[in-house]
Amino acid sequence: MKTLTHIYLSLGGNQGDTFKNLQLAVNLLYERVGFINAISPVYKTPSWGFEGPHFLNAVLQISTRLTSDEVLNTVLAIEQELGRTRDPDYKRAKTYQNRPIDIDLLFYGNEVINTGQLQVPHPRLHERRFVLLPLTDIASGLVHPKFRNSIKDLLAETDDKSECEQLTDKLIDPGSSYNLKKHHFIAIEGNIGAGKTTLSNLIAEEFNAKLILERFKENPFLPKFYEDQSRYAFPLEMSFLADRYQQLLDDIGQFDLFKDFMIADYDSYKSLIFAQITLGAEEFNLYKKLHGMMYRELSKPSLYVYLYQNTERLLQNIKKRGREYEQQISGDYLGKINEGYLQFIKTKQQDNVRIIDISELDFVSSREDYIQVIREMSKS
Ligand code: PH2
Ligand code: MG
Ligand code: MG
Repeated sequence: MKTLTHIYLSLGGNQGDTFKNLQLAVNLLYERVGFINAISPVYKTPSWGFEGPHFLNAVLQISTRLTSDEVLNTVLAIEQELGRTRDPDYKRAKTYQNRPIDIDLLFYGNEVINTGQLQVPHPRLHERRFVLLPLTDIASGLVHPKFRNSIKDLLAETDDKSECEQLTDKLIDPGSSYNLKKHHFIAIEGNIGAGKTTLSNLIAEEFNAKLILERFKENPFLPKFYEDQSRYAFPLEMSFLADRYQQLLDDIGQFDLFKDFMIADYDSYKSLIFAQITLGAEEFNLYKKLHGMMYRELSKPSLYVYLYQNTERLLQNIKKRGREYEQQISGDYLGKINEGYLQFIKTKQQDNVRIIDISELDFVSSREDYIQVIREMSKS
């Protein structure tokens, strides 16, 4: 997965219900480009470079996984959806036009980009008070990668003296409606290959959570187990139990003051669900006793999420991630694990469990699908 890049976008418009258009643009950018770190106040600004009604302008900082070209294309599509039409003679006429919404990419990380269709940093931002003023509100110390000046210096030095007025009405970050932060500890569960780790990573980054990932790679019994199940099931399940217990005790105990909550890509009950399938009856009874003793000591997640994925797509995902020892996992085995989870979930207190059907979603490549999952998790 591509890493996050901080970008700055300038929003403006001078036609129709401009404030509403700005808010709709913010909503669509959140859904398609990335999560919002800062929104400036909105300014009422005189039209710059041409005669026309006054504008409303604002600036956003967003974290995105899109490339700069993808950002550009997404932004153009959003402008169009919000009613922007471009006069075909516009480039030739070389004059600005009234518009319901304009979204410009100001900065993409600290990259300098000069392609036919995209220039970053925006080549005229330093000449525009309607950009520098809101940008100073959220990024006064940001250094322009070409001029090497900070934004607040660019504002102090700009020739544009137009009178801009700050509005009291604020734009709203749609992400603020998803209240995962009210939880102390969230566990993401699901079958092998459901995407638990990926989802946990995405959420940890967006919601500033401490990430707890299962250290499965270090389990020496796992490859052996897939070769000879009956021989290695017990030591495998025992070592998982010991590792998970140790890790959860350590990680949950050391709460990171700079994080808002914790998210784990497993729950400590996982061991029992797998053991029930892989162990014989006597071994399982012994195992259950040990598990019970350890389980009591651990703090429980306040939200337990089960990602339901169909067997066919689980098999596809397992194939795609290509861990050699996982390749002989059968659909039959995955079916049993899913059944084991559902049986377990039935015994849990239902108000802190969410079963999310992701069989029609792709939260890795579609941010809109990812937000759908977040929405389900936030339902109270
Ligand atoms: N955008 C322009 C041209 N002039 N003037 C104001 N006040 N605000 C704008 O967003 C704006 C402008 C070209 O994109
Ligand atoms: Mg513009
Ligand atoms: Mg533009």
